[in-house]
Amino acid sequence: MAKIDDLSSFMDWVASRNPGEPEFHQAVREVAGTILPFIQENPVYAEARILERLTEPDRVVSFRVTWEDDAGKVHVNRGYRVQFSNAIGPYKGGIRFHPSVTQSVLKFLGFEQIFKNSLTGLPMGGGKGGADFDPKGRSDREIMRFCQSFMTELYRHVGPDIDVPAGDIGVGGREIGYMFGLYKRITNHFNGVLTGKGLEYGGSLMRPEATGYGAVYFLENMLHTRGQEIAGKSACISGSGNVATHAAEKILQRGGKVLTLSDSSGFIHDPAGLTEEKIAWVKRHKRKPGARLEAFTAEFKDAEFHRGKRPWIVPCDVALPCATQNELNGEEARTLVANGCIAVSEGANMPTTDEGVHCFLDARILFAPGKAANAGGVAMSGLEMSQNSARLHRTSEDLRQALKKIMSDIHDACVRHGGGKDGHVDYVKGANVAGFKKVADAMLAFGVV
Ligand code: NDP
Ligand code: 2IT
Repeated sequence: MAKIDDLSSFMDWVASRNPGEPEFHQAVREVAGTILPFIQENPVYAEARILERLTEPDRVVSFRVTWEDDAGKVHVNRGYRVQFSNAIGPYKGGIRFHPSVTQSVLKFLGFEQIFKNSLTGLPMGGGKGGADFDPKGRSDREIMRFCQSFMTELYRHVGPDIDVPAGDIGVGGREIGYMFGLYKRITNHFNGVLTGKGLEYGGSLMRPEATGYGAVYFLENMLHTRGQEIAGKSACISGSGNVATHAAEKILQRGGKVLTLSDSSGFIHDPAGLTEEKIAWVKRHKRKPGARLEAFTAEFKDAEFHRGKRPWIVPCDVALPCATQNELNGEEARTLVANGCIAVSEGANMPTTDEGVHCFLDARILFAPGKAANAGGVAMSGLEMSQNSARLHRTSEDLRQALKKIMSDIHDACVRHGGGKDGHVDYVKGANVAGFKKVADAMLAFGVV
């Protein structure tokens, strides 16, 4: 059994129990690095082995997903649901469809989700699911058949009081609709088993916008601690999906200038700054099967496309990585800092490598880890769940205010647990300790289970 007071032996223990899972090790190391000192100060958590218990998922379900493409060819993919912890509420977390999905990726995401969901203040446990299915270039019918086959197994593991999935990379409103349709057909239950649903059948206003907008609200809260505003600042954003486009929209609404967006083929640099029209074009374009961002430069001549590159080489005041894990490495972090970047708000989950995070922490810039900065999405999912249970709809303005309040409460919690005597806030520490404490205290209340 691990020696709890020592990060390296704790990580050896985690690595030996979870071989070949580098993303999971990375996420655990980041949490354990700040939680172990907290546990030393509060030995009750060490005695109950809370951190060891939290790094072991309640269960991992893995299953075959067989489906037929439009030409009648049969395909086999692997689906998963990682149910990590339901200490403070039903398992809750997105579903990702991407060829890079492995058990390691979903365990890192499920583990992060425990602390993120706790930070929202809403009663949600942590989980994540997905499949190594590549939706790129697939027709609408193929997507439907895949989603139906996936849910044909998943339905027996989920439920509004058990586990409530939502979207993530490769899963948006369309996929949630197909999965909900199949769930409803085979269970005969119309309930809040999924979030991110369409407005016609129980979805919540503001859910699509919530993650990107929330990451910008969090950025704004951080800037305020230094007497600064978003207005007049330049931003580099990566990704061009749900989170990135809504973050771009909100930066623009706040008077900032968005210089970049990216996808897996490269990034666009628009020195004049993206407009509402350009962002709307990206949203429409990226919905087409297999569409690449490169086409942007044919439409908007001032912009340049950098094939195979990432946006972090463009000088900016603030950066929002909103695509995927490990998309911002140590060298890129050093470049951002050297170019004068003062704040980073992670819209994606673990987009910054371990080395990159330490570069930002050492430079003492404002750095918000994903579990705090992108919690707006799952928070709005939590509000969708409560609207479903109460069978009512809240208005956009009401939900926008609720989202702002939740993001500002998360910011306050980070300051409370991560603020130093000199006024500098370590948001990594703050988010981990605040997220951990509530879950840990619930686990203590349950005894040894
Ligand atoms: P989308 O599928 O809408 O968009 C994903 C974007 O990231 C696309 O531009 C995609 O490019 C790019 N991308 C994906 N994988 C890679 C890769 N391996 N290398 C380079 N680019 C990549 O997903 P979301 O916007 O929903 O999710 C983005 C991030 O935000 C993820 O980390 C997700 O976990 C996180 N997140 C999402 C929430 C939500 O509510 N949706 C909530 C909280 C966090 P391409 O089109 O070329 O694949
Ligand atoms: O990473 C995330 O928080 C999400 N993909 C959203 C999860 C949710 O249940 O809304």
